[in-house]
Amino acid sequence: MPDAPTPAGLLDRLHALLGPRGLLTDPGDIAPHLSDWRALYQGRALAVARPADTAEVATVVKLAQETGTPITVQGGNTSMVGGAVPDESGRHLVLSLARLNRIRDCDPVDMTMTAEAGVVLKTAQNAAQDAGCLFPLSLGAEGTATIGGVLSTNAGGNTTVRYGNARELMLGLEVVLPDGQVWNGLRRLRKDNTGYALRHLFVGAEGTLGIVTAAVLRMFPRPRDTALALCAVADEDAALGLFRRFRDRDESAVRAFEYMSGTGVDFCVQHIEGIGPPLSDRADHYVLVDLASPRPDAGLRDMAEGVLGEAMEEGIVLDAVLAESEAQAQKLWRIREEHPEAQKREGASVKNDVSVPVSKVPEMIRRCSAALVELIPGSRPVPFGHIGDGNIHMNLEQPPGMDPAAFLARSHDIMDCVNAIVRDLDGSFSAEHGIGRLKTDMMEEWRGGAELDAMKRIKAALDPAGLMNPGKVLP
Ligand code: 2HG
Ligand code: ZN
Repeated sequence: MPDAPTPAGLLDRLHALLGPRGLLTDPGDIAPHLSDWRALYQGRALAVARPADTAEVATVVKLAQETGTPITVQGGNTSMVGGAVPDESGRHLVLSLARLNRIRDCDPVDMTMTAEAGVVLKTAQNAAQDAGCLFPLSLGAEGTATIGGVLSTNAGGNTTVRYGNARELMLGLEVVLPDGQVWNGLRRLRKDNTGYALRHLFVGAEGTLGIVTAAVLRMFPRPRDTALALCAVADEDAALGLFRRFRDRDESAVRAFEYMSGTGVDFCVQHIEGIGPPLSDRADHYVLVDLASPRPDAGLRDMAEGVLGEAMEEGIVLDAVLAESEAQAQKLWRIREEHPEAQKREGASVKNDVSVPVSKVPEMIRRCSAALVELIPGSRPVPFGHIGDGNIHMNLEQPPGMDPAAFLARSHDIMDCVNAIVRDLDGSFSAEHGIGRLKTDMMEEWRGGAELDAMKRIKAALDPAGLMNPGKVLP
């Protein structure tokens, strides 16, 4: 494709504004910003702007408006759905928020932290810990994903069951609007009913309505008692049954409750160094139970032993290991966290980030697994994830020996197959990874009518020229 013409003077003006650290134009320097880690998309761009603060972001946005330049916003570039890569036109300016990486304030009395968009999630977690508190959002990419990205996608992760999604962890936002105005909504109030809850509009909008530059985040008391168990369970119903037992005993203590299939655990054992079989016998179904309480005397280990003992007597739990130390707990968590990497090493796979009401998870896993194997004989379903909140990654691994490209050519059939069942069970085709580029063509079918119409009108009102992350979210 020939190079797209650069609007006259744009790069010179950006260079004058941002300096050499703030503007990347060398093809080698911009290459990492043009594709996603899954290599689903390979885009092109005029340059990568790296503003250092909110005022610079606003000036870049104004310049883009003036010259009609589309902007692709980027945080840690860990999207699963191509949400942060520019298209192939070469007309986009990538706007990276990596240099907005200050924690402006961390207050253990208000239990809030004000963090800029480019702060890495892990850094925010550590800052909360240093203040004697907890910032609970936790996900596999937390060492790279940024606050701006997790809010813009309303990320969920492992602790949604206890603390909610990113949206529930946010009290206020600072946003650069598409016309370059800065909206300072960094209020750290628990009660603030003053008209439309504008801040919620930008959470999950994936940068299509404006650019989140900073946020007030909620912190929580840090855990002082924890317990972690990895259990082999009889089947999907047993996994859900065990969740209910723990939830009924002490809902506030269930920090995460994750499901893994035997196939996924096998892949981890085969491909990931340092991971061995977690229990003496292989099982078809596992769960990871993570308990935490701010009360030092919560007795979570005893509670876990009690619940697991009863569940074993009833045949729900077949075997279990309770972590003896923090190091062992982390080792057991690794089996869950390495699922995406292990799947990647096993071959080509198609991800289905879906959710259903918690009560329907077992049926969803069973029906999808059967339908997928019928669709592609020899393929291997690898359902895993956040059973406690109803979000399962209903992924499919290619049949051994099949040409990966031939398998991936069936991606849409695979997604359609899962989505039809998920729809029948009142679920969603996109639980926590967002729409990005991958799922825009599903929006009409799933959200068409009044809902999508309202979304389009909001988009047109805030971004009439359509320059903010075009090609994402809306069809
Ligand atoms: C996780 O839960 C992530 O580990 C990734 O959401 C899921 O790889 C996936 O499908
Ligand atoms: Zn997940």
